[in-house]
Amino acid sequence: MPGPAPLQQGTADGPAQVRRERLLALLRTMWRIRAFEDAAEQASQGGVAAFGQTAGSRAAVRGPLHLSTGQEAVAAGVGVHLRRADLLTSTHRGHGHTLAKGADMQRMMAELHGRASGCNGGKGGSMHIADFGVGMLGANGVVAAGMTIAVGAAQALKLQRRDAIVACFFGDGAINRGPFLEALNWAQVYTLPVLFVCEDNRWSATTASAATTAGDGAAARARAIGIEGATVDGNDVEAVSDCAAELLAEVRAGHGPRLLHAVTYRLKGHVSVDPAPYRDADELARAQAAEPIALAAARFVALGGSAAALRALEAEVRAEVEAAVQAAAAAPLPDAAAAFADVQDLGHGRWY
Ligand SMILES: Cc1ncc(C[n+]2csc(CCOP(=O)(O)OP(=O)(O)O)c2C)c(N)n1
Repeated sequence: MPGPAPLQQGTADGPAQVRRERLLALLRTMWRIRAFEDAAEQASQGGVAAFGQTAGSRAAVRGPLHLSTGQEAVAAGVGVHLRRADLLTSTHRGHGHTLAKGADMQRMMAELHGRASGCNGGKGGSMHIADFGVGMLGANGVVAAGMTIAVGAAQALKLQRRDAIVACFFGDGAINRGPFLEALNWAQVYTLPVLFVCEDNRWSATTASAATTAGDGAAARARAIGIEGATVDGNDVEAVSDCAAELLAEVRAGHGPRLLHAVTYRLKGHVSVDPAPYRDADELARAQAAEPIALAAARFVALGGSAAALRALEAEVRAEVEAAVQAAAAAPLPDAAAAFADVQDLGHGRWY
């Protein structure tokens, strides 16, 4: 990963101050995501028997979680340009995208805990979290499946002449699945307002994506069907933000879909109970040294920002997350009857 970009030149502090304020806002989002993921990880440890871990049913969050730790700059850098009316589709690793779109943290944490106060009444959990109130159409446990949903939503926006776009996040593993091509093709044919965001953390579960991906990656594949694509350092939140701003302006102007390929790294295992023994220790150490929050924080300080302000921000955000965890743990579970609400079966609810 490249180091921090050169500082703004000039005698006045104006440009540096503007940049500091922007960085601080981006850091807040990144810290909220990091702290949320740390707390969720802790709450889920020991939840299921997977990857050789001990089974147990006492974890506050049941089941493994797909954490976006280390990938925060992508969600923050794109999310800062999304408006409330815009729509979002996400992946199985979607907490960060959801937070960056403005979903309520307490309701998200309650959802992970399976509580009635969760965004989806505790029935969706981490991988099916959705918050239509902020345009978040859903995480998705099926790799690449959110992409065709995004395009359908974009088609609806266009037909209804609504002033909004769709941001569609997907992983590097998704570009080797059919819906990637189907979604990009349809979006381009109908000039649909979609920003495709390939969040390339260089791993697809336990497989290094490079070993299973031909050609030059997501942006090159997009260009092959006429969609402009840009590749950016996904650990550099300013770079992601600048690139997303440019591409989104074109999407909003009606020029059709664009694709942003953000190269980052998955610092944790595939799921919260995966110690990732298949991964090279040096690769992980290099990625840790280039992680996005430390990079942005160092840049903030180099621009004259105060380290104390950063410490205060982190403490404030961790307290916010702790309050969300406490509230989730104290919230009631859904009534059993809720199992029959919001499902498609039209018969009378009954237990089999
Ligand atoms: C259609 C489909 N195939 C396989 C899986 C199993 N699976 C879950 S996550 C994953 C890896 C996806 O990699 P990527 O898209 O890069 O996302 P990441 O996990 O790295 O965020 C796989 C293969 C699945 N959920 N859906």
